[in-house]
Amino acid sequence: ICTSLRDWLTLLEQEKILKTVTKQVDLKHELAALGKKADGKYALKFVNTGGSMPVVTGFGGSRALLAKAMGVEVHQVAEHFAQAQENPMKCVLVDKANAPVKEFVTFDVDLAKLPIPIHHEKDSGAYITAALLIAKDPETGARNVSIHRLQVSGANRLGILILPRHLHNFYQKAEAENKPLEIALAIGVDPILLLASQALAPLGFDEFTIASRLYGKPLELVKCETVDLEVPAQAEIVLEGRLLPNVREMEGPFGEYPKYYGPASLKSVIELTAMTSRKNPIYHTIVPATMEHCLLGAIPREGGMLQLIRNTVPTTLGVHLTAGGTCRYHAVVKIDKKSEGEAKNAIFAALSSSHEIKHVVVVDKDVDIFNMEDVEWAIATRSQAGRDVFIVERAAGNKLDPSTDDGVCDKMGIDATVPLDAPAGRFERIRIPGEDQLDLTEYIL
Ligand code: FMN
Repeated sequence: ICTSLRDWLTLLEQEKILKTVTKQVDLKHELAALGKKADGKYALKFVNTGGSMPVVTGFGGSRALLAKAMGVEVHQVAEHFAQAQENPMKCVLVDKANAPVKEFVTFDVDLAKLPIPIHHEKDSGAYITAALLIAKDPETGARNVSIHRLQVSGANRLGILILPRHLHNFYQKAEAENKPLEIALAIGVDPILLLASQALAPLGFDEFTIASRLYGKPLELVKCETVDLEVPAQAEIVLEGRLLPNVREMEGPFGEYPKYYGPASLKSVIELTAMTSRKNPIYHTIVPATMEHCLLGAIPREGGMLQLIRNTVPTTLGVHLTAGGTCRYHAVVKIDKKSEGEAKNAIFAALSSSHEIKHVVVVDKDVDIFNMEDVEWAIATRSQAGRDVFIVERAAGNKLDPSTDDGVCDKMGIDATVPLDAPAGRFERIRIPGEDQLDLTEYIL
């Protein structure tokens, strides 16, 4: 298991998955366009962007890559993540002398010195898209880790989108006392840390402890220079700063994961106080709406959802947040149905796992939930809309879904499982004996 971005990139280079782009590439649109073209096939390293350091993108762009990073088979990723979340492991604090991210320290932050791309046509400007934001609960001191889009608003100023989750909770507490909330941003971290940051965990749960478990050894953290926080010692770059209380400035529009723009509006502001980095740092950007973006969120959510559904339907075998459903809105759940009604209960549980889930399909154990043709076949041949579809109107959804009423969203469940009392043979899948064992290439020229 790689515990730094560098180790991960070295591995991908050896396996010819990481390609180096030596041609000069413009940070405005060109880099994102190339990242999108390579999405799911290659990770790219741009060494000539006119900036002071290389830029990498797409190193977590497929389930196969993320499974490799986790050291498991593709079909095991959600289960493996869920197990790590159930068995968190403490992190370890290391001295600054042993932390590569402290090789360079400055208190004069100038974001213009970082190669921060402009991704989509109507984006308001350059955005940091792959930073882990680390903060602590002002009341309890509990740590939280999440990723947020960050608009470059000045040399040491960032606009931020904070959807109503844990960071939002901390920020509201600080703001109520008119105090800033200290934050740190770690850029250039390995896929495990990016995945861990996306866990569906309860408030107060430190996502870094999931990373330790996934590594199989404690994550190394190091103290910041200007804020009372700890950051991954192996990160490439760390920015330190404060979320300002009761300050709002324009942020957006920004091309988001549902493949629409998140609109411009007044948002919270970060003022940066320090930057530390490795000697020759590597900058990481996630091109929004690519598979790298979508899957980093999907796998931890699948893990969390699996745990929740199993609380009510213990025979749940797997879940898939589909790419067509933006890896957030559509869930396919596979159960080994033992009593009638379980599929509907699985739908309730899936819908409760995250406000983002909009449509849930439940299928039987013979259906390949990662093959959407198979899933559609199950819907086509095992469900009747009047009996098996239900709709709940006006629940909370995701504001980035443009079809919602400012986040108010309808939910739908489809039970595409075979009724347990169906006559024997009626739903038997046709099969040709021997088909699975045959290799066609042995028969044709
Ligand atoms: N969540 C936001 O609230 N605002 C964002 O701008 C945002 N951007 C994201 C960008 C990427 C590339 C990814 C992978 C996720 C992004 N998220 C964003 C989702 C959060 O990071 C994620 O839901 C996280 O688990 C929230 O953590 P929390 O529940 O501990 O607050």
